[in-house]
Amino acid sequence: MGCDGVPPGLDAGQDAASPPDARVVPDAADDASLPGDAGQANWAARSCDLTVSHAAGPGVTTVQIAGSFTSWGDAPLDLRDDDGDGIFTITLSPNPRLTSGERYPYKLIVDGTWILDPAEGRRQYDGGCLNSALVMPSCDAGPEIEAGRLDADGARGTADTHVTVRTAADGAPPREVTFTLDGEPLPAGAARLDVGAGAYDVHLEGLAEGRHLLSVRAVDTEGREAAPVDLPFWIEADPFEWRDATMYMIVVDRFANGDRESDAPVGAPVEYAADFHGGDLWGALEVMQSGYFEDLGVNAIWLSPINQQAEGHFEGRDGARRFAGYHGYWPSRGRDVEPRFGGNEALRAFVDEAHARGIRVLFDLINNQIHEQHEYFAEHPEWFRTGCVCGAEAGCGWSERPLDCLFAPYLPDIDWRVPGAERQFIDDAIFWVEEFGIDGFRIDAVKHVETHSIFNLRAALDRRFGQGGERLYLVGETAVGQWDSADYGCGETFSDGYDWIDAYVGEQALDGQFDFITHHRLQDGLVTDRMAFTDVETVVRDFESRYAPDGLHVRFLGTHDSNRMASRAAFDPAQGCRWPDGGGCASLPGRPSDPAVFDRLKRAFTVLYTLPGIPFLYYGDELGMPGGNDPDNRRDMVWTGPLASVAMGETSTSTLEEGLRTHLSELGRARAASEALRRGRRVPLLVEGDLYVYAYAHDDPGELAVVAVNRGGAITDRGVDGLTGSLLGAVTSLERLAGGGSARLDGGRLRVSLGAGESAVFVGR
Ligand SMILES: [Ca+2]
Ligand SMILES: [Ca+2]
Ligand SMILES: [Ca+2]
Repeated sequence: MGCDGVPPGLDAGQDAASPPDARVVPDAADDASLPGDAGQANWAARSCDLTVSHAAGPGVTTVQIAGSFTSWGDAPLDLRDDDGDGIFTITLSPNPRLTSGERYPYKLIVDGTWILDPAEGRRQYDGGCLNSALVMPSCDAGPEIEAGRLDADGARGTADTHVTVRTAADGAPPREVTFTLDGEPLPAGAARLDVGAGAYDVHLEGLAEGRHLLSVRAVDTEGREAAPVDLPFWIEADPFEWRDATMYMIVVDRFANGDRESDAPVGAPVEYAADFHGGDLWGALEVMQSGYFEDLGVNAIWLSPINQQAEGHFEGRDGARRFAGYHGYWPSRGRDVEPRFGGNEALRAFVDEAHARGIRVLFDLINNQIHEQHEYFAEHPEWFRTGCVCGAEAGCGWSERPLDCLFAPYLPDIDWRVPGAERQFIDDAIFWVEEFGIDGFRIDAVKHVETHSIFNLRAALDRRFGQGGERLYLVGETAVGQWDSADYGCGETFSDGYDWIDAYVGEQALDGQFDFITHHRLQDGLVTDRMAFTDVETVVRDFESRYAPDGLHVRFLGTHDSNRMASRAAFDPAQGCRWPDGGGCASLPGRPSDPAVFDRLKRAFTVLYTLPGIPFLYYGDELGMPGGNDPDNRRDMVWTGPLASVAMGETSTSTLEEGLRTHLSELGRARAASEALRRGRRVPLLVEGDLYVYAYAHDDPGELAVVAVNRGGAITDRGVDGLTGSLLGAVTSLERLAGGGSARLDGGRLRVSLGAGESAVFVGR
């Protein structure tokens, strides 16, 4: 298969691509809308060609490209490596089979083996098979904006970047190039046009702490607009990375009620537990303004879905009981916030307040389903699948039809293979970021959605918001166990749960996932004390070694999908119940009052908060709130003191509950204070059935953290080996930041004292 099969107009040789004839002088020389002195700029023109490159491994002799435009294997095109540097390239020019602005599926064939192009993030299905996707440049659709890296200096309050504007291929110059900072025009001189380069140097100063947004727009003399480019960035003394996050989930309807006028429960026949309770984003805002999240050391919040919800009530999965859309997973609008939750105005206020406090906000993005009341279902029924309800009939099992079966008969399944559906749902995700400045998404039900949705969402978000270097955090929910495997056909096979979760993670996809495997393996053992620490250590080593190293996963115990940790720790006989009557249940879990329950929870959270990755707290678990399964695991948050005004239920706490919250505050703040805990290397020091001691070392010689968890009786001045001189660095003593007990260094050897059942976090001094 050589070049013989090249369709007309396809250029197989990299050298033959002629450079664009691109020098144009704008006639709007003194147009004030061109920031700086526009002068006569040498705007380069966009190329209509696309170059595909592949950095082949040693010994590779042939690299080809095959796609719909080569009738796949009929006439693949050769990439060439004339200079022998191992990088094979081909330049594709528009032709009747490759239209400007269109997307095409393709694969590379490397020495006969068909592969996805590792350099291309976008994906497209063809005949049920996942492929890479190339997009021929929209060179005649208008100008193009390309931003370079944005360097923000938190200490000086400055930011710098470089923005190139190219004309369409026909050379029509920009009529207007607009820069705004946080929605306002830039100060004079902040964007200087480099006339010779046809590009802008942007220098911003006097920037306040918090999140900012630099936006660039361009329109040419033909009235054609460039695809918009937005560069979010943060000014902060200690630049945040996502591995620094401590994440908290709010179920909006159950958290805090700030506006009782718009509560609007559905009422009978919906029982209280399955109805709207009145929680809203105004209430969550009041909680935030009280400093609650900083007190807990929380700096990232995942909001349950806030899209406007279906009205009325629908049957749940276990039959007769009726549910309202209080949980948020029944969206009826693409871009409107549920009015009960406070609408778009409350969301904006909440996100702005979070950002003023350095707190990141994640949205819950539902890519799998909409409710049948959704505006898009009426307008575009062809975007959705109906009929096959997961598990409801033969041939429609969850594992037989994982991608297209319906979660419920009234929840049409989004068909991501329909181009219009893909565009709409990606545009809606972009809308939430553009309109509210959110920092990323928790993506629901990943394994039930076509894989390309993740990759193409990432590519679109990067193109719009990522050019300056800021990356939206995308974390998925792929609920699998250790031994789960799957075969989606056509190369999409997953040999075990780790492999499956990893399949959606990487530079071109998710940053990480909720680590369901570790959750399943550790949850019960940790909160019930029934798992020896030697087995806990095995689980930790497994996730450290079996996931690809670049994934930044979330470690969690409780969620809105499992019964409450406190009821598990209490061995409450009703912990599996959902309703107080029926299904073998005569009651729901009660409020624990045994100190041993709270001690178990403290130890479990000490371990969770000091695992590698991002620790996660489900609202109410900081108080040991009880609960059975859905919906009983979503009881109203307990608020006391001044915040009792936003409570929907209980307004008092016990000493034991407050003690647990204090412990979680100490843990969260210890993480915030210790770079070693957040970014360091884990070093196990002592692992016994009932005693667990490990350290985190960091490159900074003064940074060290030690975690000690004791499930047994008191230990006094127990010597622990393993803190070598290189780990200790300049550390001469240890200070306790969380829990009880003490630790000291005796001639470089660690000595730990812990009361019965105590756990602690120490940092080096
Ligand atoms: Ca080469
Ligand atoms: Ca309300
Ligand atoms: Ca689906």
